Order: sequence, then structure tokens, then C-alpha cells
Amino acid sequence: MGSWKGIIDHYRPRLEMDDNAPVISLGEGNTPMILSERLSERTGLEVYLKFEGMNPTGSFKDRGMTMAITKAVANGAKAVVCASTGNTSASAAAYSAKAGILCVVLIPAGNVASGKLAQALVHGAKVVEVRGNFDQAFEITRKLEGPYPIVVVNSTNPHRLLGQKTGAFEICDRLERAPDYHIIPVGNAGNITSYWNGYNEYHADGITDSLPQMFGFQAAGSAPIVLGHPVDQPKTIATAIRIGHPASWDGALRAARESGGEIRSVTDKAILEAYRMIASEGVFAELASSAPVAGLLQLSAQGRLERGKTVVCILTGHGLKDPSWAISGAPKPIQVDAEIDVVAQALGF
Ligand code: AN7
Repeated sequence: MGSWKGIIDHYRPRLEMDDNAPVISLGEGNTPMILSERLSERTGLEVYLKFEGMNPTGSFKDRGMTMAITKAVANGAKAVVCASTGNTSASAAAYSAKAGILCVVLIPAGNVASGKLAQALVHGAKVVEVRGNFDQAFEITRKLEGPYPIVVVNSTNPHRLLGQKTGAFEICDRLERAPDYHIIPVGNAGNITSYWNGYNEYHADGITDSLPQMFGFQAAGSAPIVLGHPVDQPKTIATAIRIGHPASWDGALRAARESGGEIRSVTDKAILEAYRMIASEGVFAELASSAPVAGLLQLSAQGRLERGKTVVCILTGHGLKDPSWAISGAPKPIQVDAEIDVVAQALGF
């Protein structure tokens, strides 16, 4: 689609957008859906990886942020704020820069991947590091709106969730049907809620004639929905989903229950293995984005998925956000003198 101009332009009638509002877009959406031959062979399913890391700021957050910032600007806002484990802040910073408004981000000190912090800084956001975790930063953020002239652009902002459902539309448009299974990481649980809304909208309008089973995966050390109670000190190497008090908890449960799916957890070890597995097939997604692949392998090993069916895993963010995990687990590069013979020898020729 050579003329792709972002999700508002493409899906406007489904997004409750005022026709005359100036659209703040960086060309988000229309992300690749990559058939994984290896995962398909291993599981006996047709496995697609929807690579949301290919959005303008490297994560799915851009689908909701184009909406939230467009609406904020239309309503006269001069400043927005979000709490973030990193990707929301990167996206909010970029779209605010595009709109020419102030962006404030509250992030958990020491627990945001360096690439995400770099993005917030380079786009000129006011970065506040909170000595605490995401949930604490989020609680403060919510209390800023109302008393202060600032709009919250976390996924509690309804425009965010409207935008994010376009991921489901793209999948159905591409497959020309709904997938049988949808597997997605769960942190604050906004995205699984949005996808379920999107699938239901297409189904209700008769564009698709079925609905996928929805499987959400939390990291084992940060799995409040699986445990059935909030986690005050969430732990996981997948910092993007290190969230113990998810805002859209009910939405995630509804998606799982209504679709016949489940909210489950995967260990950090399984996440890291999945991260390396998809990288070995050419797809570099961040740790949190590897949770659904770990989840696919778990579900498949337990015989929970019917062979021959179609499954889509949502790879929510790009691996370049946090290259440290890629480097630490790989063999060291060989260093040689700048001589053809030396290079050839080092290569074993
Ligand atoms: C790569 O950026 O919460 O379940 O503040 O960055 O909709 O929260 C990020 C979440 C999955 C979880 N994958 O999505 C934030 C933030 C990646 C993420 C999630 C996030 P939700």
C-alpha cells in the first residue's frame, strides 16, 4: 500500500474521528504479518508474527497515540502526560513533538530499556524518573489530570484503545478472515482489550464470520491476572510488562472468557528462549514481545491448540529498544587486523 497514511486515514469511519480535526500521524499501522515457517512446523499450526515493532516509534503504542494526541490537540490541550514502562513514553514523546505540544513522562527509575529512554529524551519530553515502579508512577499520573492542565495519554484514555483495535482489523483484512487463535503479551491489559473489541466489531458488521480464541500472557513474576490478585513488587526481565496493577484487568478477563481463551503466564527463561528463537528466524522483537511466542509453545506442548489452525502472535515492540539482551547472550565478534588474508583466515578459508 504505497499511499498508506496511518490508521486514522485508513480506518476513519471506525474511529469516531471528527472529520475536520487535523490528524497527528507518523504513518503508523500497516505492519508486517510474517509467516513463521519454523514455528508453524514445530506446532503444526499456521503461525503468523504481527510485527508491531515496525511502527514509527518501534511499538504498537503508536496506533493509540495518533488517536490520543490528535484528540488532545483538537480539544486545545497544550500538554500531555503518561506513566510508562518505556514504549508509551517513547510514542507520546514522538507524537507530541509532531504536534508541537509538551509531553511529560513518568518512568520507573532504573527499569526502562535504554532505547526507550533515548526516544523520550530525543523528542524533547520532560522525563521524570520516579523512585518506584510503574504502578506507583501511574497512580500519580492519574491524579495529575483534573487539578492540572494536562491530558493523560495512558491506555485509560479511551482514544488510545480505539486506535489500538486497528491491529485486529489489519489481521482480518490480511487473512480475509479472523484467525483461530490470537496470542498477545499482557501488561496493563489495554491491548488485549482493544484487539478483542476490534475482532468483535468486524464480526458484528459481518466482515468476518468467526472470532479468535484470545490468549494473553503475563510474565510469571508479574502475573496479577493469572494469580487473581495485584502484585505489589512485580519482577521480570521483560520490563515492558512489569506491571502489578493492570488498569484494564476486566477487559483482559472478558476477552479470555468470552472467546474461550485464557490469561496465562510464562517464565523469564521461556521468554528469553522465545526471543532468541524468533531472532534466529530474522525477527528482532523485544523481550515482552517474545512472551506470546513462549506462550504459543506452552499452549502447543500442552495440546491446547488444534493442529492446522491459524494463529497470530502480536510482537508488540522492536528488539532494538533494548540491545543489551541480544549482545549478552551472543558469541563475541572476532576482531582482526584490516588485511584480507587475516580476515580470510579468521573465517576458516
Ligand atoms: C512491548 O509503555 O505499559 O497490556 O508504559 O511495551 O496493553 O499494557 C507497555 C506495555 C506489551 C503490554 N508489549 O501491553 C508502557 C506499557 C510491549 C509493551 C505491553 C507493553 P498492555
